[in-house]
Amino acid sequence: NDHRPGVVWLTGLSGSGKSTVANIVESKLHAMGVRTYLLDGDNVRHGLNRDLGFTDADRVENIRRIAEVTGLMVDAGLVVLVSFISPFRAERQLARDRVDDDEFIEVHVDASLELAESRDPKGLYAKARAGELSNFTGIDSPYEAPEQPEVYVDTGTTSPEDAADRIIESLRSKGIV
Ligand code: GGZ
Repeated sequence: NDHRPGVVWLTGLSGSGKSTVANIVESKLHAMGVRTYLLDGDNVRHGLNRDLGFTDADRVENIRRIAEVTGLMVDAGLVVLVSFISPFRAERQLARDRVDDDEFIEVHVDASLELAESRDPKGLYAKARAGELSNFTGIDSPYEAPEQPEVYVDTGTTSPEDAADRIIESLRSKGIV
């Protein structure tokens, strides 16, 4: 169960399935004896980044700090799973540049806005449509899709389990696990 450090950077709309896929990848890696850490809104936006909201500037700072923390965790030898909308190409590039070329796997967890909005697990899309939430990604805040992600999954046609297997395969092909 020896492994190298690496980053699985999941990007996509709210409701695209990032967390679901990230959690499955993490349990599969644990079963393989891989040491991981999952960074997501639950453990970052309520703590380290509790001072940040959802303006463009705050999202830039959110992802900048997350990229730095991810780099520190890679320095510590972990496989870091990172699950944020991370809507801007420039900040995802910053995260990529922080680690070695063969250590970074960008995963576009894609779903159409219609599908993500129909899932709406927290009712946030409904609030955004009602004008009760502003700067909502896909509605009145932009999402810049990756141009050359290492892994692309369409969660409208791919199960979370299959998406997770594709990511594990990519980690293997890079010699990380
Ligand atoms: C997008 C928002 C917003 C706005 C609150 N826009 O589906 P969720 O609930 O659990 O995940 C979303 C999460 C997005 O935070 P991130 O840190 O991933 O965003 S970014 O990378 O752009 O900084 C959603 C909830 O927070 N949420 N308000 N206005 N998502």
